[in-house]
Amino acid sequence: MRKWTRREFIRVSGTAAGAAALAAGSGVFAGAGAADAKHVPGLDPGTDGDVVPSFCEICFWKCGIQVHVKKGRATKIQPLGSHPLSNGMLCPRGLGGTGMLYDPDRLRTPLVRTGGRGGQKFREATWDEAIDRVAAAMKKIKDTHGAEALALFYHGTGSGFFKKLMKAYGTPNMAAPSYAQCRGPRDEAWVLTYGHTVGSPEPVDMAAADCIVLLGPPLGETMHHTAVQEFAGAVSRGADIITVDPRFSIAAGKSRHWLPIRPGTDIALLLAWIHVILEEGLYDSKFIEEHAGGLDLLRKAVEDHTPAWAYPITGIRPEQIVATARVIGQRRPRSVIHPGRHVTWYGDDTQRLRAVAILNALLGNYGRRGGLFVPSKPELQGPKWPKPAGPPAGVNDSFAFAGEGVTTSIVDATLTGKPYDIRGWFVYGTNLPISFPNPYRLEKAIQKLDLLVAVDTMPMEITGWADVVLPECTYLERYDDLYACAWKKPFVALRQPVVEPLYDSKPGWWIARQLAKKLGLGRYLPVDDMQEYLREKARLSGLDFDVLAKRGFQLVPGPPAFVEDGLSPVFDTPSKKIELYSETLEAAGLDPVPRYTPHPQAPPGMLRLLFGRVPVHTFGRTTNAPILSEIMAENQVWVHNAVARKHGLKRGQMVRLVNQDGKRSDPIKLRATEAIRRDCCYMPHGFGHGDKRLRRAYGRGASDSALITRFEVDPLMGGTGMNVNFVSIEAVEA
Ligand SMILES: Nc1nc2c(c(=O)[nH]1)N[C@H]1C(S)=C(S)[C@@H](COP(=O)(O)OP(=O)(O)OC[C@H]3O[C@@H](n4cnc5c(=O)[nH]c(N)nc54)[C@H](O)[C@@H]3O)O[C@H]1N2
Ligand SMILES: Nc1nc2c(c(=O)[nH]1)N[C@H]1C(S)=C(S)[C@@H](COP(=O)(O)OP(=O)(O)OC[C@H]3O[C@@H](n4cnc5c(=O)[nH]c(N)nc54)[C@H](O)[C@@H]3O)O[C@H]1N2
Ligand code: SF4
Ligand SMILES: [Mo]
Repeated sequence: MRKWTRREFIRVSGTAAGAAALAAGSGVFAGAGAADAKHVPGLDPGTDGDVVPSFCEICFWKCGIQVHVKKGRATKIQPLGSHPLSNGMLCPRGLGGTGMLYDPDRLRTPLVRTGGRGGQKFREATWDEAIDRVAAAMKKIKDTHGAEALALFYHGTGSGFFKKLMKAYGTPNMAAPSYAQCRGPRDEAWVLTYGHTVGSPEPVDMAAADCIVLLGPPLGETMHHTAVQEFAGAVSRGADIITVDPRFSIAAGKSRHWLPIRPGTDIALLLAWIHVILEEGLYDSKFIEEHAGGLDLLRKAVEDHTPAWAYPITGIRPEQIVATARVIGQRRPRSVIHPGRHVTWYGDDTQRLRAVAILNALLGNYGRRGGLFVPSKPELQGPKWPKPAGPPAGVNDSFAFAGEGVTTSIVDATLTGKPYDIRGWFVYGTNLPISFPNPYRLEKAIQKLDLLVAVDTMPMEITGWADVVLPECTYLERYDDLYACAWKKPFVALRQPVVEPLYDSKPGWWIARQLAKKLGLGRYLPVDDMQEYLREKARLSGLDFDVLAKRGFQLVPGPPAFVEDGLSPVFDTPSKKIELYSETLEAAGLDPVPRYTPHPQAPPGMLRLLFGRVPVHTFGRTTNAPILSEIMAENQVWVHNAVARKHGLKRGQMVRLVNQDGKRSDPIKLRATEAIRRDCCYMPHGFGHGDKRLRRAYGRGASDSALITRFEVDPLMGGTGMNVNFVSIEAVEA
């Protein structure tokens, strides 16, 4: 087996390189496999072992991979040459996937809690015992409190079978932090404006854009692979990049315009841009006339929102607002405001994203090259299984515009017993204590439960709280259901085992199946041979399993994604048009056009706490992984030089952050820098792990989650704005 040396890895990942990382053709994604792009996927002549195609699960871009296997051991991961989402390259996390597979700290067997809840004390159990225990506790909850008293928290490709299990069991309460703590507001803003969600992968044609506006998404630090490739391409083509971020991110370093906005004021900037674009006639009047409604009402709503009005709010000079508005308008239709992904910032996030949707609509970039294309998802046909009866209403029904389950509503119901008492949590592939706002409140809810089950690959924080831990094998050791991807060209991809599951870990589909059988619900999940199921599903969907197994994916014919190729836009809103003015929101007593409302700014002596990503890690899920943890073992907190000086703090020294409610972080290294505003600080998320079984990551760096005790709830869909906490900084004595 050939091992990566640390130097090689850093060269490939470009992590240390910061701004250099995005230079086109080098750095972040110029993986060792780039040259293999020419090879037929899955058939790499350069090795004497087997090569198995599959797709990555280290983040949710799901790049195509080919994994080299020698004597039953995965030796390296390379990009799957022509896969639409890897395009011949992978990011450092994807390349480092074998580190997660062979992490000696992995969960090895089912575990049953022995000490108090949260005490991280367990004994090993057999699968028989573990499944028996979980099924018995699930039965008891259903018999005593009703099926809806059990909730599923989930994230990731493998969750599909657990959702089926919950449907069969009869609970409607299923939620993912990737909705109410991440992309939910953006998807609902799109539904309100265009009649459909943004979806993942984000359909932004950066490959052909002449102007790209980033409100936040620091592409290069947030690493969704082909998005970053396309962005780098746009940079090297000389496209106008406008980055709006309180922090000088990698993307800001590649931008023609960096607008260091006062945090929490983006709506004011967006309204001022809309004002200028309407005033100067820079919008696509033909497109708007044909496809949108409410222009006059929009015009009226923004008439006072001049750049001069926005200046004292945002801190962005009027002439800069006008200049950037002109660039945005003049480059249309190849001009696009990126919808972003992690948009739960201040609680008015759906309205901010409505403003983003409206501005995009004015540019006439819908379905256009260099704008927002309109992908279609391949429709898969499964074998006909019996359908369970529909479950009752979910706990998040109080949010009129929530299209998915809201995690916080489940926690609220657990704590308050309203609208009904939730007694059990089934947690698949999500690490609630670090992804949830106010982890202290979460702990209180957990302590009330009759049952907490965690299905995970690693001894992450959530498993430390569980009654029963079920060890899933990693994405390299299992089949998952087929992945139908809506992209420029739609395709279907296969996840397949590359090596046998290590230890006593099992695939998620198998775990769900055993539980279904034990619960007497086996008929709803009748899969004992996953390959056979996938073969049948592929056949019924007009695909060929053998081709999928050999090539990793199959392109599927679909309607055109671009107007230039024959797409004719259709909008599934009540008016069947793009809704610049939303009567639906008006009828619900909400702002029909987004309105700026001020948010509290940092009190004297404190800084707003902002957080985000680093290229080599996905949240906290990779921070214990061999290789990746060596590249970056701990995080640092960015603070402006002047602020550091004022507090008598020096670059590189250890500090603690203390939030407005007196919560203290673990020690973290100070990164004093010019690259951030003076009213905020910034730290990468995913560090400061608290479970001792994570031997590499335990206690390394500090956790942002520990400081997020406050959050603002989005009244439309229940998203939790988490950028509303303030911290002061104390030196840690050496
Ligand atoms: N404080 C704070 N909170 C946040 C964020 C933040 O930046 N800061 N970000 C928000 C965002 S954008 C999101 S999307 C959410 C994400 O929040 P989560 O959904 O919780 O995502 P992760 O933190 O990656 O946790 C993934 C868990 O799944 C496990 N896992 C990994 N692979 C597998 C697998 O194959 N099978 C199983 N069963 N388990 C697996 C990991 O070990 C880990 O425990 O968090 C949100 N919450
Ligand atoms: N390497 C890596 N890549 C990832 C992930 C990962 O864990 N690691 N996670 C994936 C996931 S699930 C998601 S959701 C995305 C992350 O989603 P993104 O949408 O890329 O968001 P963040 O990483 O949270 O970055 C937020 C940025 O917004 C800035 N910001 C903070 N407050 C404000 C404000 O008020 N206004 C403006 N204009 N900017 C502000 C911050 O300084 C930061 O640069 O990344 C994805 N890609
Ligand atoms: S962007 Fe990186 S981590 Fe995400 S799927 Fe692709 S290779 Fe994996
Ligand atoms: Mo996310």
